[in-house]
Amino acid sequence: MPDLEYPFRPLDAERYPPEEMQRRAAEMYAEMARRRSVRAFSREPVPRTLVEAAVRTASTAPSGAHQQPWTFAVVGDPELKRRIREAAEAEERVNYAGRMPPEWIEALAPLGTDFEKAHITDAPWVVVLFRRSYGMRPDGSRATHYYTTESCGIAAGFFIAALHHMGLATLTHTPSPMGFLRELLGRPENEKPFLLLPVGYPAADARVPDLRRKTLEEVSVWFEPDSLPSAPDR
Ligand code: IYR
Repeated sequence: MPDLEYPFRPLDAERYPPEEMQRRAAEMYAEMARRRSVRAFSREPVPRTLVEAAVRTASTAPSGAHQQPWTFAVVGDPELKRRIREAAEAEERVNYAGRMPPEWIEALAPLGTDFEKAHITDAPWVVVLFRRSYGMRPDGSRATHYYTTESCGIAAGFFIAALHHMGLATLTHTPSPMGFLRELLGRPENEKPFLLLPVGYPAADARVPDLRRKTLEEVSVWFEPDSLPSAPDR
């Protein structure tokens, strides 16, 4: 065996009785089903420790070769938020004025989005998730990173779930193109902006589209053990 950077240890896993598993599964579903993307935020401050907890949770996500190829840039400075909003709106103005093809504009119409991005200055925190497309070794050489997009997508999911679980709202905003975020936040060349997530309480008068989610049947196909073809004779 080669020398391992991490020695192996016994897995510390919970095993619940079947009824408790069903109950936990149903509870989690009910909680997650209440989550909605929020576009109208309260300006009420949110303690930094809550966002820290969400970043810690996000960073437990599985990642390619356990390289954790993400940086969470957490912005609470009002002037920096203002500059991010200004730059995001400049891009979105172009998007809505025709850079997005008509089919895309149509797909967004039910959500009521437009170029105005008040959430960036209203929400007390704006988190920019950067994807580290490669790593930097201490000697300055590049380390290849694997499945960085998948890894960041999973970490973003954990982050969103953690915020929802503690009673905070967020929005997955992808200003496009979003290279300006790297410049404004002074991040290195290997960090690619992946998602922008305002974090805060929903505005008291926040409204959300009354959308319907696809059913289990619409989103899954099942190949159960007794429907599998029998093994060929040998
Ligand atoms: N980036 C634009 C457009 C947009 C695109 C999708 I896909 C959305 O689900 C919502 C918006 C914007 O942020 O407005």
